[in-house]
Amino acid sequence: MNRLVIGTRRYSSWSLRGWLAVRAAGLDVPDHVIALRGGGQTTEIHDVSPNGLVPFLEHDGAQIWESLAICEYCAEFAPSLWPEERKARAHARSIASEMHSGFRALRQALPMNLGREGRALNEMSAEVLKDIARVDTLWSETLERFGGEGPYLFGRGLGNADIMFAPVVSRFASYAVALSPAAAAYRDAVLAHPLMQEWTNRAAEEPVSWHLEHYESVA
Ligand SMILES: N[C@@H](CCC(=O)N[C@@H](CS)C(=O)NCC(=O)O)C(=O)O
Repeated sequence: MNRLVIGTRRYSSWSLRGWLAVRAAGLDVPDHVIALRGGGQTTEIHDVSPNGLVPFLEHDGAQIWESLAICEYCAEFAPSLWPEERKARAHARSIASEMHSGFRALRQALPMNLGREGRALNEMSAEVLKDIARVDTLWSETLERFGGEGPYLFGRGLGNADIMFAPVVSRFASYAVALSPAAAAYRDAVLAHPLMQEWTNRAAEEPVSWHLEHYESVA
């Protein structure tokens, strides 16, 4: 069976990464959406996914979980998801891994919510501000060194590094986070990408009954 199991589009940041990679690679895989209950309580996911989490990809006999592994798998079909040049590719893999394993304070305080339109948090902790500053620096330095004419981190095409940061782009917009000019231009370019637009539009079609108070009430 071919399918990409994902969670509620409005909230599921890791699902967005897996979906972007699958779609950017052009894999012909239907989506299977499970409404998240939050806090690891979505038992339907445990029935289908080896680690009990989404995204989970089944493709041509292969089973792949963990968003970064899905990005790697997709790059086997679309090598341009990683930069061609060795040093750029090493940099792209480093920042994608840093995103996958880090920025916990940012991820917890600013949960992805595609229904939240540019409303700042009442306050942000020092840890969150540190994460935001690190992302801004990381994007700005990468764009400066490898971005060329841009608009993405490694040039003209949306790649796996961009895909790993795409939910952070969304968060920065939703929570009106102030960014440097270079990082702000990058945020806007990713938000305007047709795949990001498609995901956002489909999120808006989800039933209101899928909304979770836990995320909607973030002040
Ligand atoms: N490290 C995993 C994280 C995946 C993850 O935490 N997914 C969340 C949704 S964004 C999940 O499945 N939560 C289960 C639940 O809410 O019940 C990855 O990179 O794919």
